[in-house]
Amino acid sequence: MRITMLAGGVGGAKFAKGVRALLRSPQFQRDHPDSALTIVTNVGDDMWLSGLKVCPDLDSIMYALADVNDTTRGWGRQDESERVSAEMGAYGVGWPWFTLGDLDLGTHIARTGLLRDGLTLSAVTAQLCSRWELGARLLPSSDDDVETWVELEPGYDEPEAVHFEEWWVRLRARVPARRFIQRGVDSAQPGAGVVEAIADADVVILAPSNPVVSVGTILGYPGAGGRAGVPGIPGVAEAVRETPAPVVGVSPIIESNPLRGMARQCLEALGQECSAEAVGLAYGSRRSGGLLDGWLVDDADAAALPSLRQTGLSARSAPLWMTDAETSRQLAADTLDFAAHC
Ligand code: FO1
Repeated sequence: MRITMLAGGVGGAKFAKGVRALLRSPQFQRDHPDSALTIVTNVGDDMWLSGLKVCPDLDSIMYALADVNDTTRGWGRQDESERVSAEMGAYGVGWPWFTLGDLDLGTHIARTGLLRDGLTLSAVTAQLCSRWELGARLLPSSDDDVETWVELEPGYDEPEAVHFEEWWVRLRARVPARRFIQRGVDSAQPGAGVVEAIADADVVILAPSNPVVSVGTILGYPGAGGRAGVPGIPGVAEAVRETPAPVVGVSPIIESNPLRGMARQCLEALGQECSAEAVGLAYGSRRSGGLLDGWLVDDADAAALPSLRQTGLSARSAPLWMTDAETSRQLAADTLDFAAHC
């Protein structure tokens, strides 16, 4: 079974570990020999910092699947140190509020060197990942630089716009976002292998990642009430709409609370509601030109199932909280079972 998942960083990484655990289970290997997992990953958080290309979502998923991630912070490497970043700070370079650990810097230095040698981001990602047995293939959603920037509401003594990571980490989204801008998106192409991975899949899954700045920056997400949406990487949403595979999404929101991060502030910037139902409706049913065949919500949001179904979506509820390896694997199993019955 060829599974293609579209994901951002932290939420996507946990779900990806659950899917991988399922693929590695004896029963699944008997029923579906030669299965493979491909993860199309958001590049909107990426930035050039002190001359280095930093890719937070690709690294979160790579480190998590390699089991070398810092599970307490949710990003970066375990057993980390910060000697180099202290030196960089002493020279007044970089972002003092954005911690680049020594091991993590090894990744950015390796990546930047390979990019300067002329490799594409997808080729670089494949080489970095080949160090470990990840059990999945990581594909950047684009090989082009497409950075998410945040236009800030005026009146907070802040710049007119900041890189997403500055809004997320330095400002902690305390300054309202007026809109998100995907710099470079108009001339961006899908990353190498992305369209094929979606077209040739047996199942396509939208991971429980931030619907605006992780999934939306890949597939697009509409604005409401006159607010701007995000366009996504040209060509990727079309591939999802056209794939013969069932397309199912897992809600990143339970009872109007985002599982992680700041989906609420992101949705507010687009004039959109923060609920499992609203996100499922915004992604839309493929029957009416949207992205999904099925939308999986938490049992706590089961009341939304009838209205979701009215729009042509298959909808089901299941426990979405991934508290450990077993619940993540179970959610992956529930998601694939749902996809088989969409
Ligand atoms: N998140 C933080 O809250 N503080 C940091 O200092 C920080 C540093 C950092 C360095 C590299 C990297 O790949 C990620 C880092 N993150 C940090 C996490 C990052 O903001 C998130 O992983 C995503 O960008 C949001 O989904």
